[in-house]
Amino acid sequence: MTRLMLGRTLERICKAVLLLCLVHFVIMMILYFDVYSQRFDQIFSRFNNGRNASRSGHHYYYNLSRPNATYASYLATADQLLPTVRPEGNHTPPTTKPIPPCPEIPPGLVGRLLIEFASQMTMERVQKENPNVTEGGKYTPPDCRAKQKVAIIIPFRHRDNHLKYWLHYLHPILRRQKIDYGIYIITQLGEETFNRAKLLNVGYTEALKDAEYDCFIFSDVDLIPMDDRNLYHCYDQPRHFAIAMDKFGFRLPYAGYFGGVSGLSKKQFLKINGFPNEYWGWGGEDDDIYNRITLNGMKVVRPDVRIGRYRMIKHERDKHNEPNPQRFNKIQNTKNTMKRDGISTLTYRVLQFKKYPLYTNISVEIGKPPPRPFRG
Ligand code: UDH
Ligand code: MN
Repeated sequence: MTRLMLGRTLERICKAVLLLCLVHFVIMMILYFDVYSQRFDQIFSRFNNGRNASRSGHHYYYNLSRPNATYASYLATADQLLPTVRPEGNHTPPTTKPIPPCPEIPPGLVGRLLIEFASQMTMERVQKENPNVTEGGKYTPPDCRAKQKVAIIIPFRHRDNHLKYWLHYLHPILRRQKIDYGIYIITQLGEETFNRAKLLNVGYTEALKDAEYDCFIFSDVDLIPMDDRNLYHCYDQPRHFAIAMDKFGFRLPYAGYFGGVSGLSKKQFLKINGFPNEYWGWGGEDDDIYNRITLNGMKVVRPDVRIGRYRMIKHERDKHNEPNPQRFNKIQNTKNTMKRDGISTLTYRVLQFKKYPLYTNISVEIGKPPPRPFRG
C-alpha cells in the first residue's frame, strides 16, 4: 500500500518536473527568437539607413574592436544614432529625431573591466581607437543630451607613458557613460617642486575659458577605473571616485581620504574657494580639500566599494615631488587658510594652450615654494 502511494507520489513529481522543463523550453525559445529577430531588424535597418545616411553626408563609425566594446552596446547605440530618413522620392531634406535626454543609467555599460599595462601603447593606436573624439579631446554623445558638461582635469609632468594608457582606457569608458566631456592636461613647466592642487585650480580656470563646463573631475594620470558603472559626472555633493585602489588593497586607506580622482560641480568648487595653492611637493593637498568640503557644510559622497575600484600604473616617486614635511601642520589650519588661499588668489602664466586630437594641453608656470623660514 505504502509502496503504491510512494509510486504515485514519484509519478506526480516526475510529471511536475517534465511540465517545468517544457515551460522552461518554451520560454527559452520565445526569448531566443525575440533576440534574433531584434538583431536581424537592427542589422537590416542599419544597412538600409546606413546607405541613406552616408548619402546625406552622415557617417557613423562603429568600432567593435575598441577596448571593452560589447556587441550588446553596439546594438544599443546603432539604432539610436540613425537619423529618420523619409521614404525615397520625397525631396524634403531628412529630419533628425529630437534628441532625448541621456538616461540616468547608460544602457551600453559593461561593468567590471580588465585593466592591464603590459601591452605597448602608442598615441597613434589610441587615436585610431577613438575616431569620434574631436580636437582637444572632446566628445558629445550623438544620440542623447547630457545633463552636465564635464571637464576632466589632469595634473601633469613627465608622465607621457601613463597618459597614453589613461587615454586608451578612459575615452571608451566615458563614451559608454554618455558623458559630454573635454580632457585638459595641465603641465607644470620647469623643474621646481610639483604642486598638484595648484595645477588643478589652473585646470578649472582654463577649462572654463574654453567652454561652459558645469562639472570638474580631477584625476591623477595613473589611475584607471576598473568598472564603468563609476560614472564620471557630478553629484549633489562633492564626489570621491577612487575609493578602492589596488595599491591600498582595494580599500579606503582612511575615512577622510579624498585623493586620486574626485569631482565637484562649479558651485561646490566655488563654495570651498577652490583648492589650496600652497601645498608644494607630495601629500596633504587632498586632505586640505576634504577639510574645505566638510568645513563648508558639505559631505563627500562615494560609489559602492565594489564599483569604485582602480588600478594605478606602478611608478617610483617622481623627482621634485618629495613628501611635503609641512603637510601635517598645514592640514590642521584649513579653517584659517581656505579663505585667503584658493581659486580667488590663484596666479599663474600660460605658456602653451594646444589642442591635440585626444586632449588639450595647457603648459603653465606656477612659481615655486616660498623660502623656508630659518630656524635657529
Ligand atoms: N604628477 C605628475 N608628475 C610628477 C608628479 C606628479 O604628472 O612629477 C601627477 C600625476 O598625475 C600623478 C599625480 O600627480 O598621478 C599624483 O602623484 P603621484 O602619482 O606621485 O602620487 P602617488 O600618491 O605617489 O601615487 C606616491 C609615490 C609612490 C612611490 C612608491 C614607490 N614604490
Ligand atoms: Mn600615482
